[in-house]
Amino acid sequence: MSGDNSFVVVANRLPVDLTTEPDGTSTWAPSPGGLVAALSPVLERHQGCWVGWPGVADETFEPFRTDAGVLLHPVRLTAADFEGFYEGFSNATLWPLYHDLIVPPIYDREWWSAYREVNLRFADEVAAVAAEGATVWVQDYQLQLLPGILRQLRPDLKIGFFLHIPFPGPELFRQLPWREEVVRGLLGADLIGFHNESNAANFLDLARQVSGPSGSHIGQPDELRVEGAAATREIGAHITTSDGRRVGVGAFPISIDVDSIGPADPAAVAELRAELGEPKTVMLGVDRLDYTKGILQRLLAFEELLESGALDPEEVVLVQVATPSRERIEQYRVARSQVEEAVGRINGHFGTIGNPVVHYQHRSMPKSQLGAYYAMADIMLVTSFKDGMNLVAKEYVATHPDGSGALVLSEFAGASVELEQAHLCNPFDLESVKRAILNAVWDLDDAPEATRERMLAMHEQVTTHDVDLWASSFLDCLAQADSTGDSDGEPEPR
Ligand code: ADQ
Repeated sequence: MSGDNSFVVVANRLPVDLTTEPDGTSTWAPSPGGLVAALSPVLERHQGCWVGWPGVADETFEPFRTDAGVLLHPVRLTAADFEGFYEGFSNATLWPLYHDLIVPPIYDREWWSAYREVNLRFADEVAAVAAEGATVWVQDYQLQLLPGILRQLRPDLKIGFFLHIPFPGPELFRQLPWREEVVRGLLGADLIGFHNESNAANFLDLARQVSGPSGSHIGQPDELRVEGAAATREIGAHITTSDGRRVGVGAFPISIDVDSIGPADPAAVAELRAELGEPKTVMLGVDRLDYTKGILQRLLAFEELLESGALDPEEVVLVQVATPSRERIEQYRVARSQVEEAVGRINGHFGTIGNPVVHYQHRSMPKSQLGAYYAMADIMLVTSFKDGMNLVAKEYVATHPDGSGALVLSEFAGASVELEQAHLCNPFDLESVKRAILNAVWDLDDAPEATRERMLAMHEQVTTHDVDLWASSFLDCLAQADSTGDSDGEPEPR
């Protein structure tokens, strides 16, 4: 069973959405999101194949090519699969567990069955489209069993796995009732990539615990051996499994396609500021509406600064763009209503007719428009409680090549490792968020040159460490990795 694609990306979602035109015809449109933003340019260059769910339950679609030449191979999911695999196990079990229990994870045996079943189905599809010896790059937490299943179905494949969200400390991970199967699934890969060294170290610690005398806590796979540390952008460590395979582990910080986000049209930027009433300072938040992003905390910090008089509602506005996300999951509905209640309260208190102090938009928007929002913002607020990377922070920096603007950034976002010149804050501490916001405001006024230098340093970091470098670093390491030890030395696609 093999196809003719030598490079295959597998992700939960295909990078398209089905949209229905007013005349009733349907077309596929590119969909937004961190993963799509990151991978599209790489695949277009490889003319590769992307396997994923097309976003419509209970329907079967034929494979098709995008204008850029990427083959999209849809996987069918039923409405029940979507509930159990995606909304349930992926987003109400794994997502909160891997984001350090910001809300309690739900451990449900039926969701687990759905997760395993859907991973098996994805594996069958990949096995059918991948050519002999192909490179398969599996993306993210929804598909952690896939490397192990694929390894059994197709031992000839070179398999990489990248986790886009944090990997928790072993003591948290061990809560998961199906922890052995997940670890065994991941260890089917030749190379496992994380955003940064602390996530990779968490995984290596887990593997050490499995291999040590306390290995019985996690059951199989036992007898793992761990060598080395997780260095950035190279295979920092190896885990030797009980069957003698050497699995590479490394840190590969994801980044952005700088050209896709800018430069912004100055007329569009001027128009936006005019629509906002030409405030002295525009603050901006751009997030999926997710409880991990700390949107409410940022609003509360803003509210307290207005209440104390530290910020003047006649001089400052906060624009919050919140993309609808996972809206059928209870915790997301709660997060949305808390955010919207806070927006209403702040505007009721500090806004005047026609002049809200918080401009809230609950919708997605094209990248070009988002670029204009970033470019017009004086201060970007990224206050995630926990975030694998956070591409929004990097996109903001990229749209300020002249060093204008300022970035308030959570120290719990992976991006804080690279963007260390930001105004870092602890979103669990409202005073810390308030301090970071005020420091950004004061620095823009009183220390413009130092502020510019901070932004320019971050701009340099983002532009020289873009998504191409992320993908090529991972693929280079994957080409070198060979857990089976019987590579024929064929070059991998770049
Ligand atoms: P996300 O949690 O989705 O990604 P993030 O990294 O910020 O978070 O990416 C969001 C992307 O969506 C950005 O490219 C942004 O431009 C886009 N976006 C956000 N709001 C939008 C809107 N209203 N309209 C259009 N586009 C919008 C997950 C992890 C992150 C990790 C990425 C990539 O949670 O930590 O950085 O994957 O690995």
